[in-house]
Amino acid sequence: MRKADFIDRVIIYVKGGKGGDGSASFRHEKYVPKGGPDGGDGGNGGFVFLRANPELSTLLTVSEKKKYIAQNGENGKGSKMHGKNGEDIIIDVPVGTVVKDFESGEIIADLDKPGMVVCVARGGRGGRGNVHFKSPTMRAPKISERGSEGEERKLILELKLLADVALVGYPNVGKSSFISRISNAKPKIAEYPFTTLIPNLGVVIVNDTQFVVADIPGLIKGASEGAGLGNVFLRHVERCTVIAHVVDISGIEGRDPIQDYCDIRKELEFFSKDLAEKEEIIIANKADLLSEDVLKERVEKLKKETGKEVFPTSTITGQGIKEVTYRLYELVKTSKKLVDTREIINEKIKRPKPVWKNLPERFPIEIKKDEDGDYIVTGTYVEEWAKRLNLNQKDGMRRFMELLNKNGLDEKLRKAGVKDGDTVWVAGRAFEFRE
Ligand SMILES: Nc1nc2c(ncn2[C@@H]2O[C@H](COP(=O)(O)OP(=O)(O)OP(=O)(O)O)[C@@H](O)[C@H]2O)c(=O)[nH]1
Ligand SMILES: [Mg+2]
Repeated sequence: MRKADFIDRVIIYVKGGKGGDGSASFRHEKYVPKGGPDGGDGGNGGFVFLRANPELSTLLTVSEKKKYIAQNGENGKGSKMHGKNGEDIIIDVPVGTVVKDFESGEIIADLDKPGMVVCVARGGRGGRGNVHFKSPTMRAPKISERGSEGEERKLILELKLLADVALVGYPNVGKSSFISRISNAKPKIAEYPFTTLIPNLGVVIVNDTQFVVADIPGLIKGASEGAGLGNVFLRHVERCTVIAHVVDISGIEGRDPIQDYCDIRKELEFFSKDLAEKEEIIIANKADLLSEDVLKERVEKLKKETGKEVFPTSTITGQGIKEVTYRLYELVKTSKKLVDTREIINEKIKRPKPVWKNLPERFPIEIKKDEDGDYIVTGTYVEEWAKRLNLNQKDGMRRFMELLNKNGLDEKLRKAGVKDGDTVWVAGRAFEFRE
């Protein structure tokens, strides 16, 4: 049994893989001197998904890494060979994770059902190989597209308050003392009622299974009518799998544990039928204040009257703490197993379409002059086309130049005063202007 910090907010960076580049290869056959184009397409980049996995209770495992970058698609190859798609990344998060965009704060998804999957970064599409560029005027096209970049973004993952075990019970019975014994939670503990005003959460790890325990304060008889802190915190109990009733078995403050259990149970029933049907155990706390015989007798009576499992404990001496924690772990584990996680994990994930933008053939071009007297050609689509086409390929460069001229490059340069021999920069490459 270990204690762990409750990780309920994590910032991660996600990026889809880049699409592979198309290939510009040509068929090589014996006795066929000039084979046709046979360059295959690049594979798509991998995607990044988030999946609500009911086995997890906190964002601890997600927080172990800051960056999640999916694999790139492979480049296309000769013989029309398609490059392999990049592998996806599936990040498992606990049910109840809310996903926000870091920049805008906008909520992207609320993974509140087991098995829910959301794509947070698409991979880029692979570029087409030269087989697609064959035309009557271009029989041997030395051209192929580059794959597009995957999406990238920073995400905030926030876990809604979701406990596996809810500690309920009258004020001053030792709920906060109990949670601070079994977890790193550090609630205020004092000898007066209503010390705790908001639920405290603690994380416990038993046999590598993490579960969250919540200390639900202020629940007393009449809570449904607003007594104590009312039942405002009961919605936090709705998602838990086990309810642990803490009672003061010593009766030192004049409390009757059986009556207390019945009162609280009634309040749960008032709140919802679902709550009343949850698994329950009773923690008979402050056992240190009783002699062994009296304790035994009272525990037996409590068991008989309620029909529940009763665990005598003392948060002062530590008696019984381990036993009850293991029992809680077993109950949480069993109920988690009822949801078939394997089924969720084996479920095939639907991929949306990879990132791909059809670039227009008509686009604006701007010319600027720098301090050296060189001309610089800019424009959003100028950059994008330069990225899409492989300018190291003969026909790739030709197509690029054709596009620029179609959109009035020559004219615009002349208007800007270009002269023979001047340097013109396009997409990071220098050209000499010739009349
Ligand atoms: N003798 C004895 N005293 C205990 C034990 N557990 C808690 N106490 C004492 O009981 C008092 C109340 O404990 P808390 O843990 O604050 O009780 P709580 O249920 O969280 O109370 P509220 O927050 O007011 O609802 C404190 O003075 C504790 O020191 C125990 O096992 N034995
Ligand atoms: Mg408390």
